Amino acid sequence: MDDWLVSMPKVELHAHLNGSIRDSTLLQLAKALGEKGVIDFSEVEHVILKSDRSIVEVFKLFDLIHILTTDHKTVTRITKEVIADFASENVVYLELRTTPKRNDSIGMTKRSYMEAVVKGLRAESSVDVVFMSYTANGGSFVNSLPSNDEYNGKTRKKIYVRLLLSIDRRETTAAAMETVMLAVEMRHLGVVGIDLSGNPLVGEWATYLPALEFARDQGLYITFTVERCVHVPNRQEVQAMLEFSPQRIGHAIFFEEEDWRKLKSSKIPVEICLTSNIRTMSVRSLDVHHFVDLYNGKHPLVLCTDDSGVFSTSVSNEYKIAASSFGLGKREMFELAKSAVEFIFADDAMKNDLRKIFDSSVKNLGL
Ligand code: 6MZ
Repeated sequence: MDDWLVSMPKVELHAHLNGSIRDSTLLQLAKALGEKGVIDFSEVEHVILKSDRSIVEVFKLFDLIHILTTDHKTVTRITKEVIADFASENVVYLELRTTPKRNDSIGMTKRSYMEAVVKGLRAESSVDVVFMSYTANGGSFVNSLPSNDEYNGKTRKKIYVRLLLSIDRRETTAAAMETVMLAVEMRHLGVVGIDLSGNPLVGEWATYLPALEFARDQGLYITFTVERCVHVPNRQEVQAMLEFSPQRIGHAIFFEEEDWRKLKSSKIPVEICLTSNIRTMSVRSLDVHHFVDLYNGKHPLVLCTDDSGVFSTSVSNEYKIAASSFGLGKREMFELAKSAVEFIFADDAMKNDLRKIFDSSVKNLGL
């Protein structure tokens, strides 16, 4: 089953760049900063290698990861590695999200952070990474890299990548607005949408609303994490988020029956991250996970990793968990993976290409 799941084409729509870093890279970066005396490596090593974390600890880990990764060279490196990792398990279309960061001490602006990400997309030569570029004459979008099928004598895997810029719940209205403006300006580099994420214990919906409305007016796609904690089941925010009617919703963890009814009638696709929900204890156990209810009700769903590095998972592994926990067979998993094509933030031409990739894999998958 493991090999079969890896060979199945997959679509990943909820992956945070800094949560998807390899442990080995994090440890290497931590060691280097330890040697420079910036951090105490012995303390940090234990934090990186710990496997079960509460949601509070997860966000502490993100603060540490950001100390390790927020310089241009490292941002480029981790982007390159993350793309290669998703491509290696046959993710054929990836929407990668990241929070543009400012770091005055090294001259990093949100824009230069994003330029470092784009450099990472261009840097991976073992994989055919296809993202967008704008042609000055026709005004249409085309793939920016020529397709080259060979690398070191082997067929290169091809992955379509689009970018979502995240607003962190810690940010001010002005900072959120800056991110949306950057997204508008970077459309020609494959930026297609905006995400709102970050520690659900922090921040107010009213702070981000102007930026989200502006993003919507500009024609950007929008997704956000609706993930209330047991400690702060902020009913009003959940209602306001559903009312906003984004194109997709991440996690969808809330408590009131009325909110579920609203979600189900809205048909807004949900990005489900099983391992993340269990590891952060946002959902008690898989047998009570809302996947079952939504899947049985044929609600649009996509299985995603959230943070494959932080939670030591992969897209294939998320399907494996769905198979073993919810009894999905190969045909059902294939249909679930293929259905995600309908929820991507792209036009029909892109969707058609992806449908063809799925259809042409049926025979090899023995379906
Ligand atoms: C909410 C999350 C998240 O943007 O620096 N992030 N926000 N819930 C989650 N599930 C547990 N996982 C990741 O990637 C890391 C950032 O993504 C958001 C947090 O803001 C985190 O700091 P980037 O590339």
